[in-house]
Amino acid sequence: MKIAALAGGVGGAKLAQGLAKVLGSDELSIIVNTGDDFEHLGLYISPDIDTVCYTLADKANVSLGWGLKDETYKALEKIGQLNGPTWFKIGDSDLATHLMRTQKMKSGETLTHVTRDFCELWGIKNRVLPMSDDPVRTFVDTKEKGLLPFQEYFVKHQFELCIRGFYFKGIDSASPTKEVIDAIKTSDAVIICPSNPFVSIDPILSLRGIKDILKGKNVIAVSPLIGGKAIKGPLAKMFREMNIEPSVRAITDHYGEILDCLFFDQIDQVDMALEEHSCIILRATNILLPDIESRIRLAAEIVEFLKATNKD
Ligand code: FO1
Repeated sequence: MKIAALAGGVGGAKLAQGLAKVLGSDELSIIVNTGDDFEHLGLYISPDIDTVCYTLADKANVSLGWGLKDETYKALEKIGQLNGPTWFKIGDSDLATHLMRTQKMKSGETLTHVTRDFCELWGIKNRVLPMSDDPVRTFVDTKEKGLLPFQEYFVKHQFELCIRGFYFKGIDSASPTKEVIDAIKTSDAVIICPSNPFVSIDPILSLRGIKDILKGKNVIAVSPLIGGKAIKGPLAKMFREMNIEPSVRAITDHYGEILDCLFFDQIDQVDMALEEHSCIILRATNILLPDIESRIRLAAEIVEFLKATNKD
């Protein structure tokens, strides 16, 4: 059963970890958002790639969800003493990743090749694929400060500002990599992980040709909301600021016709009329993913569902 999983940051990485434990290494490709990437302190930072890789390699800082475990911040402390920026907390071990990625990309390597090399060195067997090797940068349009680069909205301003919309700079001239197109085309099904649809999944779906390829595929999503709330991060707040009630319906409406099935949490009271009015299959289960056991359980449940229902 070949799966292409679309993932962003922390939430997506959790399900990706479960899928990696349930599927064979050649059965799972993880296509990762690069819209959060940015240049900081002269370094190329790719937060969603690192969150997925560190989680798959069991090196992630579990409580933060991003960065490395057992991290120290001595370099950051000294940067602060030199009046440098300390709002984006880069740890000493994490710094090695950014330094080496920046050096390799400056010497002409693509993000896809750098990621493949790092995965090999980190013992990750699955294919972790940046969505594109072309620059795509997510900006958030805020009421208070206008267009802000994503990390400034998310980290510097702790997603406190009010959003009006999103803009993916470079999306019109960017292409999905051939590895991404191949992973989706040769997959038996596509899983949209429980990441933020606006800023983690939409950049991938907005890439030229991706939605067309998905049309012929069995596409399953896992809701990033439970009881109308995000597990962590600004999703519920974003929906409200866009005048949309955060709910299961908001997720199915957002993904629209590319979606065949949505796994949502059993605590959600779903207007089952949704099922009659839309061709989307709704599956109620426990989608909270606090530990590896829950991630494996949900991953196995989705794979079993796919095996039972796969479009021929
Ligand atoms: N998120 C924060 O909320 N605060 C940070 O200081 C921070 C630092 C950081 C460093 C490296 C990295 O790979 C991720 C980091 N993140 C931090 C998370 C990151 O901003 C988000 O995970 C994604 O961009 C959104 O999914």
